[in-house]
Amino acid sequence: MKSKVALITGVTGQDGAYLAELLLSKGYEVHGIKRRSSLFNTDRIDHLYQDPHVDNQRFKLHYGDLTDSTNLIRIIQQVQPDEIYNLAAMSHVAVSFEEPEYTANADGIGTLRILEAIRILGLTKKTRFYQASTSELYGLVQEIPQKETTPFYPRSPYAVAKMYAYWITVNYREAYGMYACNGVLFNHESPLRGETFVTRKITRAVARIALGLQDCLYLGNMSALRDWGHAKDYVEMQWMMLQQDQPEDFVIATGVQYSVRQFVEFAAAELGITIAFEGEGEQEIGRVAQVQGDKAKCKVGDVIVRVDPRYFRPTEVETLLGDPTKAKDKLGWTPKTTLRELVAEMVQADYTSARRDSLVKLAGFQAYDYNE
Ligand code: NDP
Ligand code: GDR
Repeated sequence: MKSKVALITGVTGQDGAYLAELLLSKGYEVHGIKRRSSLFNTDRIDHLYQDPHVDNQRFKLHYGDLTDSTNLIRIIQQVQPDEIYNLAAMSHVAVSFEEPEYTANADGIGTLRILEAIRILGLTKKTRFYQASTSELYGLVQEIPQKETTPFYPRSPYAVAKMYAYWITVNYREAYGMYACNGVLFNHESPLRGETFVTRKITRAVARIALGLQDCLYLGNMSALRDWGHAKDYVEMQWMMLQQDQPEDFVIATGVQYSVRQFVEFAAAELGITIAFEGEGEQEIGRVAQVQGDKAKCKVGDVIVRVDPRYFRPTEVETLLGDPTKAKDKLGWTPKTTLRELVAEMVQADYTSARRDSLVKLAGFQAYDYNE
């Protein structure tokens, strides 16, 4: 039987890497779109790389960009995908305030470009389409917890662009009978998470502070509440959504909520550090209250967390909590990883890489004379 063909935009990102791995394990031929960059940016998918000179290559990369219609049309025409997963986006909420027009172009109109390409190429009956929608759509929340029917109130240029993408996906489903659906995913993290999102910023900093490579972690709004899951669990849902009889939109979440401050406490605890928070607002600090075990070098009394207002957002999303009942009932899905397990995995990975950095620093770098 011929294997299914999938096309993933954003294949070099966190979800793209996990999804590509999942689809390859299911026997798919996987095509990914990656942007040209001046450095290699394929770290997350290097383990999946297949030599193009050997036969039966099942993982192929194409240069492309969501802001370039003709490029998208050409790739989709060439690949003739059974499934397209649109994961590419300027995905950083804070950065979207700095680059609002680009964000609208890539995240909003980019989605339209793919849907139009499917239509122009006559693939509306063949190609199934998944749109990476987001809990940021709920923004200033109108209902707790948030589910498929909760009204949207986006609070950033990113969320507004994603709202366009959400509705254009629904519209193409209704107008042209396409199998197109939105996964409204709440925050999901992993050791592959970008270093500037709050969870990875925390786990990386805590590991480096423990090893004496960094003094302090500077954060913005530590009271923000999020529903955090594991990216590996969530990409499984992206695939499941395209395997149903009818296309539908689903909320994917854990149904459990924690604050950024709690995330810091949990991450530090993984390395034996107990943090006590004191002060309020911009003056809040996190001080080492206790150190157990031999993983952390910091001392009781050290201030290792401070607030830096530069990380505040012009409009903030204070609280998000998802209700995944529909996904549980209709798709039989439950998240496999608890927050504490997720934190442990992320801290462990960052501790291992910080240890490597610290050993290099301790041992010094020796330049060998190859003539010796
Ligand atoms: P990442 O930021 O890790 O990955 C984004 C990917 O999009 C990268 O491969 C990036 O390429 C690519 N990209 C960005 N701009 C363009 C462009 N103009 N053209 C082509 N590719 C582009 O995001 P995640 O993997 O975490 O998220 C995947 C998707 O899911 C995103 O759309 C995000 O908005 C959405 N989402 C994520 C959630 C989460 O918690 N992770 C929750 C809900 C939705 P490069 O490597 O070159 O930068
Ligand atoms: P978010 O994730 O905005 O929810 O978007 P992020 O990790 O950036 O922020 C979560 C919360 O933490 C607060 N915060 C900080 N955030 C960052 N990045 N850096 C800090 O120093 C910091 N201090 C506090 C933020 O204000 C916020 O409240 C992510 C992205 O993956 C989106 O693409 C996706 O759509 C949503 O999750 C669901």
